[in-house]
Amino acid sequence: MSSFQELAPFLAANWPIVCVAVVVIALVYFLSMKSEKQKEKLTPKENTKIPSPQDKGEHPLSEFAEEKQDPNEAPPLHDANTAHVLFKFERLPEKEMMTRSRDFYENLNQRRSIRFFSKDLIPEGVLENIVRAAGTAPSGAHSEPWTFVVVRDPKIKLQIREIVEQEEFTNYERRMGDKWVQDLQFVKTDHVKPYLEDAPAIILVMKQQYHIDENNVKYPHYYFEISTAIAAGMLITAIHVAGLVTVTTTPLNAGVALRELLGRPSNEKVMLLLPVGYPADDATVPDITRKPLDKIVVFK
Ligand code: IYR
Repeated sequence: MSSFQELAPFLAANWPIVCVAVVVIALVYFLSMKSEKQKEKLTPKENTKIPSPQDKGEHPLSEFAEEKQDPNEAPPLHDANTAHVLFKFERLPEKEMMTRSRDFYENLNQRRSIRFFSKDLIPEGVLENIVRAAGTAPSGAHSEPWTFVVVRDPKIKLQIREIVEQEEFTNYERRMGDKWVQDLQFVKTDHVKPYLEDAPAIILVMKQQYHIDENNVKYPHYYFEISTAIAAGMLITAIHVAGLVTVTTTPLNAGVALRELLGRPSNEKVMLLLPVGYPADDATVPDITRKPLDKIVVFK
């Protein structure tokens, strides 16, 4: 009580300074709390956390089982001082733009999913160019989170067929359900997939959740799903432009067995299987049409 009485004359004499001091202290406190909250929001915990194979319900591959390294400690994927150079670009005449875009659409409109393949071999070098084209796809932080496994060995193709057919039998029988199987009837496909042996090549598109370099440093990948899906679209386009055919095959539940057959590490997962080659002479396709432009586009 007595100390308050001593303090009162001090407050009475210096109240403007005391008020300013209180306001400044409150302001500093408020601002520091706000910046703490913002820092929390900016910490990319979710992006860089790499689930262990066990988290993802996968078989741990022995070579990564001992791996303890935190990807947040990896150096940047690319040098922060990477030079920026002038982009060389030449505008096309407007008429040329019109014909090129129309021709490209008309060419792509000829593409069909083919399930009957000739056994004829693909000319040397064509598959390499097709994969090169897919590898030009954009990717999160230019992480290029894909691997394309090109299988031409007949023994491996047969093993792929066996794995896929075994899983697809269960898929069609039990996993897909009646409605899905019914909706697919017009395609006339089932679990039997001779095209996996007949096609001279199968390209497996693998998406990489992260990568580990030769020094065992683990780097996170960003948007690896969408990046690899874009690359897959470009791969399918490149196959068509090269004068070959394919069908997107996505066998449920066969991914781990296929990855292990191909000796690929657990940071990779099978996204698609693409048999590639020429259509069989008697190949057929369902007589379907595509949605017209006004059903797939909204201009605002
Ligand atoms: N993956 C199976 C089933 C299948 C599913 C859809 I959706 C298709 O458009 C086509 C097939 C298969 O390849 O037979």
